[in-house]
Amino acid sequence: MQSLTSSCGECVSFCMFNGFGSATVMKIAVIGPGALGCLLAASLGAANEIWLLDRDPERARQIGNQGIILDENGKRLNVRVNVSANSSNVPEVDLVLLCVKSASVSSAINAWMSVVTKGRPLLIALQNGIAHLDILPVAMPGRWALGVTAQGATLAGPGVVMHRGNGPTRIGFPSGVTISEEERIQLQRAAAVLSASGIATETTDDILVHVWNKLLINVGINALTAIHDCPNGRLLDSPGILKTMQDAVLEGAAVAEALGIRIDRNPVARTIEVCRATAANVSSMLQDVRRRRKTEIEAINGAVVTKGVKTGVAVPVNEELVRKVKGIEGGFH
Ligand code: KPL
Repeated sequence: MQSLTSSCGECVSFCMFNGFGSATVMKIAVIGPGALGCLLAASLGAANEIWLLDRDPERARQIGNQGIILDENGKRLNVRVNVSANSSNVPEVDLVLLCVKSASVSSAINAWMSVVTKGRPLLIALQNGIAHLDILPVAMPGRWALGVTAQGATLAGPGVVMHRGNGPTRIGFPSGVTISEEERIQLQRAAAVLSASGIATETTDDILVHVWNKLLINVGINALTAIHDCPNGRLLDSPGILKTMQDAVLEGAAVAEALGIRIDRNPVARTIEVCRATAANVSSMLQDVRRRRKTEIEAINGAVVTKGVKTGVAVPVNEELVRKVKGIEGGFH
């Protein structure tokens, strides 16, 4: 168990219940020290043994020395967790939370292969978009589940995370695979330990629906904020941008329908609602652009284009958004 210390140095210790009637300490590997990885590692670290895995040895050393600094609306907590760049240091774990970007899913699983297989822990993949749905069956030898979260977090520096939104997290196995009783219990334990750590999580039999609902929100918001260099809420100020948002989301909804996925009945209204609720947010894609890093355009609007081509659904607005964001990325070199 790690110690959780407030910025004034006062030490707080927690005993968390796992939802099954007893307090347990889980060994949890969190792969990827981005905003979500640091938020989950810090939240879970108060009552569990956490291994934050980072392939960059220098950054791993820095986060290991300073701890994770979690800013909860101005209140700063410093959470010490184990940080490692080397899989041979990591013990057998009960749960793996895969928090890398979707373009790194395959290489991260390869790099941490012994961690994700030793003792057959449940791996939960928490990526934006849908590109990882096609990558995981090839890259991951054991059972995996998917997670969708509405937690809002921004990375302010290595291991420094600003927690700015607290929405539900859902985890579940994709439909069409046979799940053993033991795997079902592993999933329930994961939901219980996350919830006990302040990340309200429920299990679902419909995880693909949640993945697509979230995808459509990102389809409508992320690329447009990157193109117009504005926080989410500003997209609603321009009728022209609003129309593009609506058309992009409706194209994605038509693709979902062609694939037989029962998404929300009014995805455009939902996207506008999220835009309002996160008005001051700088979207993850705009954060990437501002840091001159490759964005997740391929996993979001690009994936809608790929599936549109496969299903014969026209997706010209998403094609245009992909072209524009790739144009921005092209200027990084
Ligand atoms: O998920 C998001 C993101 O930025 O990736 C939204 C919902 C758009 C919030 O910023």
